[in-house]
Amino acid sequence: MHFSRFFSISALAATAFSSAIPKEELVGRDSTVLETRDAGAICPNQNGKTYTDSGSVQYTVACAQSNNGAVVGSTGTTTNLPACMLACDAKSGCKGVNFRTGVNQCYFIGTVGSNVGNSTYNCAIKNSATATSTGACQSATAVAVTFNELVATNFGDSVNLTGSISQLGNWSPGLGLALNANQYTSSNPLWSGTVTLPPGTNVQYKYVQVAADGTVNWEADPNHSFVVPTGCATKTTISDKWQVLSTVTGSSTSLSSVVKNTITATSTSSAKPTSTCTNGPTSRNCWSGGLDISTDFDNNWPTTGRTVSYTWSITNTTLSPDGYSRPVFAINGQYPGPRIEANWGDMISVTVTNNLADNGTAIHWHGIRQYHNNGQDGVPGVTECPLAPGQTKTYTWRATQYGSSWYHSHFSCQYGDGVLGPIMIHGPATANYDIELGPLPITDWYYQTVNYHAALAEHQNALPPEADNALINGTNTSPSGGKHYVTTLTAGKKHRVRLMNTGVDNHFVVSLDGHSMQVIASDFVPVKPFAVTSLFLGIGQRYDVIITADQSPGAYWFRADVQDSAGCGTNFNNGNIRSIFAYTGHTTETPISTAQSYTPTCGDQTGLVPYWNSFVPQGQTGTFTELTTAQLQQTETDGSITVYWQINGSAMSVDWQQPTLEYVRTSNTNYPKDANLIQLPTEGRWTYWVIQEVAGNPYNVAVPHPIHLHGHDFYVLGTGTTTWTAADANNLNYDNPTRRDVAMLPTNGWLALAFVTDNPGAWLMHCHIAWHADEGLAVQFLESASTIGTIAQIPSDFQSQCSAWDSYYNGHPAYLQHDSGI
Ligand SMILES: [Cu+2]
Repeated sequence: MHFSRFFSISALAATAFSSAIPKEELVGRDSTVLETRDAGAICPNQNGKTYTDSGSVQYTVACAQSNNGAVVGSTGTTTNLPACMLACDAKSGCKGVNFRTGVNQCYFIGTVGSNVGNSTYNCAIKNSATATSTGACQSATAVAVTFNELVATNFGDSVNLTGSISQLGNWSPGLGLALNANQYTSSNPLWSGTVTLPPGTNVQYKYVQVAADGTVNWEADPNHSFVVPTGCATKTTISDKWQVLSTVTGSSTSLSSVVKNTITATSTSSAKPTSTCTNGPTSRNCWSGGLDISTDFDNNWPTTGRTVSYTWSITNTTLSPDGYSRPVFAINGQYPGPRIEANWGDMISVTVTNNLADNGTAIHWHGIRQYHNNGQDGVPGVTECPLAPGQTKTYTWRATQYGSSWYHSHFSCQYGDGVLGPIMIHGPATANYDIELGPLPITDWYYQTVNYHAALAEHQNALPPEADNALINGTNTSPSGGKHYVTTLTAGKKHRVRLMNTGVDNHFVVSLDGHSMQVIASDFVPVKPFAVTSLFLGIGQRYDVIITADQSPGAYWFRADVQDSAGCGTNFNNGNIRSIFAYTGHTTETPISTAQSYTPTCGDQTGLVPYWNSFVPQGQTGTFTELTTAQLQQTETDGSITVYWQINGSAMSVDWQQPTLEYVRTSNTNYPKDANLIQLPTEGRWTYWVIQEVAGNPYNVAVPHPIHLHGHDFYVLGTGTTTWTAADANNLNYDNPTRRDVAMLPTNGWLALAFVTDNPGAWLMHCHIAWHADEGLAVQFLESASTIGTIAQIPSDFQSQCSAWDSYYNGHPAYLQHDSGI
């Protein structure tokens, strides 16, 4: 009895992705992944659901534990499951299969209804409505052709496939198939993409390298050619190496000068171009390996097998980013520090040597989830001892999310002196764009060192220090000179820009004269695209935007206005914090453009709807834990004052020599009060928080605070500008609320947040105004302390790093901790 063609097949296969949460995939026999769920969740939830795979084969999930008990044996590996299912085809009386997760055993189902189960089996049964008995295999109607191309590329480049048929774009590099960097390593730079073609199609094709600026390089002649096989095969693979132009002595040949003529397709096919999903300028929602913008990145991410490595040296140097020279703590001599650039799922490895003369350091990867990897979060006194001068350590983490962020020192307010830089993780996006322009970090800038200003902020009964200037991508003009950073736009093209506020105290509204911006991500969270003409950027926040060059070609001001009139930062150079966006051919012009109008604000951008739909379980009134924050100005016995920002009456101060993970490591639970530690012992629980600003002592210092959480995104259920009452819990948004990792606490108001305990570790939540973090506005959540040693292992260099720090700090350090330490 054969059902070869219509036999509906499924299997539960261990996921190919690296998530530590076991996943199951319901896989069609053509390898189409039809359903991905947490282990055990396909049954019973999907019971009775009927699927049709890309070969039009139907099958139905049946969760009845029915089986005739005939174990046909182990399939060995999950990739053999289709073979196991085929065995059912050949087995008389077999009406379906059970597959037992974990042991890879396949059971034939004879009579539905007889329960053999001593375990939970999931099974698929042939859909009788479509099952037909046939003899030998029938010819495939579509063949999935996978093109593998070996070619070394630069970051930001992509590789397209184009060719002689409509499915391959009829020689148009823009319409061709976009390939993914698949298993990309320097020794094996494999680009890959799949397109479905009718059997017998005769194809000529070439690969095209697309540079970050949109220019294209064609592969040299001759064309490749290929005939899609006929018969039963439903997929095939082609492997090519990039054809290099032969060198002509005495002249160089421009790759981009090769122009292809349109060649009439030799296929009579009218099939759709592709049913695969690969990332490209017109398919930014796609990624690779079955993952795309719809993927639940809390649980799924690629395992690329690739590690992106950096080696940094932090030194004392002098730089003049706006023309004014000042001491800077620079990474590899640069400000901003080197960009971290990787693909979704890559491992990132950064080896840091602290060559600073008199300062410890610790690098935090802002917004990075550090899933089961708390020890790499880089918070001194919490997840590590600071890295002493002369010491080297390597941070290692996986990019489980994609988008834009930054890294910075978390050693007191040190990042204000230069220890920071951008992070960009390539992945799918919620809208298409042509050109990647990369990060555009924006920060306030001070001519004295940040420690000088921190001391003023901490001991002066006055307004916080006023910034001298602000920098856009590390530069701006000032009375001392400097220059405007210039971004080049290509007329008619869509450009992705990654905006981020890497500041110390100033909050900005950014805008580009004459142009709107399409927002596609807030922090590391893709959002449903929407257009704005200005954006509020709180400290630590990021927005990925797409700017279409649709205005008359010229030069336009990009403005970052400090929101002093709204009460969140002051800057001597406000009004002149600008860079230039210039169309090609206009990059030397000084803009004369007019600013966008907007209402000054210190409040978050609204309308941020996560693309990946989330539903937060509704907390009942009373389940919110209130964290009140207020300023305390304490008069010391010598008459000096110390300013604290407290949470529930306590300003955080960590002990650099005794980080929280050292307590965990030694099972010491005697946490000091000013560790501001909140125990969350149980995993998998939703937790609900209201942060409330209340009057200070002796003054009511009412300012907004950008609240940042480590190790998680939080969900912003609501904000208010008065005092939280229980009734406010009834007016919160639990249905796909804004999700991000920095949100503004309104002046004198409240911020209602939720997050789920799904990441054991010690995670900071703090105000990202550096002065306020210095002065104690922070708590740390100690999540699932009992599993930290196993699930989130303490790094092997943890103790040696502490020993080195102890001997440094117990010697004669130039500076002692004078603040919270974070
Ligand atoms: Cu604050």
